[in-house]
Amino acid sequence: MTPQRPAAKSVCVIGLGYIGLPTATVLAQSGATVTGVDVNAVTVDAVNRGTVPFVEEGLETAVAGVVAQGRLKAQVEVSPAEAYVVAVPTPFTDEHRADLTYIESAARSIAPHLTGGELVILESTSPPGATERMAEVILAERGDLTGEDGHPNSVYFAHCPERVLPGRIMIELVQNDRIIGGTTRAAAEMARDLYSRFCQGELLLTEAKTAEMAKLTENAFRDVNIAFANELSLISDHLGIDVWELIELANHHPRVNILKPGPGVGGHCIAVDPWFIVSADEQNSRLISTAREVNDSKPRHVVEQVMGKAERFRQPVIAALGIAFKANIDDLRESPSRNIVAELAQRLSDGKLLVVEPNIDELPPDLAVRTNVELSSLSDGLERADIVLLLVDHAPFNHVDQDLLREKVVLDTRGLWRQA
Ligand code: SAJ
Repeated sequence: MTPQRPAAKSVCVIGLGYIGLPTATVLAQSGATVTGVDVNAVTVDAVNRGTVPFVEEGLETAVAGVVAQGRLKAQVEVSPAEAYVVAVPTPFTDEHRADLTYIESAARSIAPHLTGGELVILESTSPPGATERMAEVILAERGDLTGEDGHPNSVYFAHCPERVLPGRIMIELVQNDRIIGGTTRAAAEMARDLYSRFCQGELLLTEAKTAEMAKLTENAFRDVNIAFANELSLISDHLGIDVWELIELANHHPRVNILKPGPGVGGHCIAVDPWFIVSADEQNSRLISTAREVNDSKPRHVVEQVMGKAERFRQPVIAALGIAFKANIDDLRESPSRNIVAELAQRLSDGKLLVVEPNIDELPPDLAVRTNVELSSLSDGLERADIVLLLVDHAPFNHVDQDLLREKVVLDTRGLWRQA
C-alpha cells in the first residue's frame, strides 16, 4: 500500500562531499529544511559560514543563500528528519571489493532517530545489494521497525545514484534523469516525491538492486569504450599507425563512435565502479575486468615511451603538461597523469621534470619532496624542455604555438595538437 503523505519536508543529508553538499543545497533551495551532517568539523564550520571546502561551479553562492535563509545548517551529529540521504564514500579494498564501512556506520547513526514512516535513501555508488545491507543494519538495531510497506512502523529504503559530472554538478543535479530504486514500491514512490522537489529530468522507478547496477553499468560502459580506444593506441604504436587518424577515419562509419585514447582512466568513479560489478560476479565479468586492466596498463606504457625518448639526452628536461585526472579541473585524485609524473621522477636518475598544471598553485606533497620535480609555467616549461609530454587536454594547452615545439621531442597522449 502506498503511503498517502506529502514529500518529506525535513531532510538529513549524511556526508557533505562532492555529492552530499550539492544535494543538500538543492533540497534546501526547493523549500525543505535540511540538516547536513559530516564527521569533519572543518567542513561543518565552512558550510555554516556559507562557504564550500572544494571547487564546484555555482555551489558556493547557492550554499551561502540557503544557509543565510536558515534552510541549511551543518553539524557533526545526525538529527531526526522525515527523510535521510546517505552520500558517504564507498572506497574499494586492495582486492577490488567495495568497502561498505561508511554506509554501515551512517546506517547505525540514523537508526536511533527513526520512529516509523521515514525514508532512507542511499546515494553513494554501491555494489548490488548495498541498499538491502543498509536496511539490514538499521533494522538489526531497531527490532521494533520493519522494512515492509504499509505498517505504521515501516521504514522505507531506496537507492538513487547520482550521475552528475564534476564541474557541472549544479546543472546536472537538476537536469539529469534520475534512477530511483526502492526496496519496495512504496519506498520508490516516496523517493520519487522527494526528488521531484528539484529534479526536472525524468524520474525512473525500479527496484534497488537494478538501480545500483544501472549506475555501475553506466560507468563500466564508458570504461570499456575508453579501453577499446586505449587498446587501439597500443596496437597502433606497435604497428606504426597514427591512432588519431585511424579513429577519425573509422568514426566516419555511421554506426562507429570510438572514444579517445589517453594516458589512462582516472577519477574516483570510472576507474573504480566497474570493479564493483566484477566483485559481484567475477566469472561473468571478463570483458569489464579486462577493460579495467587495459586502462590501468596505459600509464606504464606512457612511462616506457618517455624513458625510451629520454635515453638520447644526458640530462633530459621533460615538461609534463597536466597532472589532473581530466581536462579543466583541479582534481588530482586517482590521476593517471600524476602517477606517470611520479614514476618518471623516480626513474630519471639525471634530468628534470617540469610540471605544468595551470589549475594548482603548489605540487602535491609526494611530488613536492622530489628534488627533480618543479611546478612551472607553460611558457617556462616549453622553453626549457627537451621532451614535451602532453598528459591532460586543459584548455590553455590548445593554444600552444606549434613553432615552439618544432625542436622538441613531443609525446601527445591526448591527440590535442594533432588537430592544431
Ligand atoms: N577519458 C579518456 N577518453 C575519453 C573520455 C574520458 O581517456 O574519451 C578519461 C578522462 O580523461 C578521465 C576518465 O576517463 O581520466 C574519466 O573521465 P569522464 O569525463 O569520462 O568521467 P568522470 O569520472 O568525470 O564522471 C563519470 C560520468 N559518468 C559517465 O559519463 C558514464 C558522470 O556522469 C558520473 O556521475 C561520474 O562518473 C560518477 O560520479 O560516477
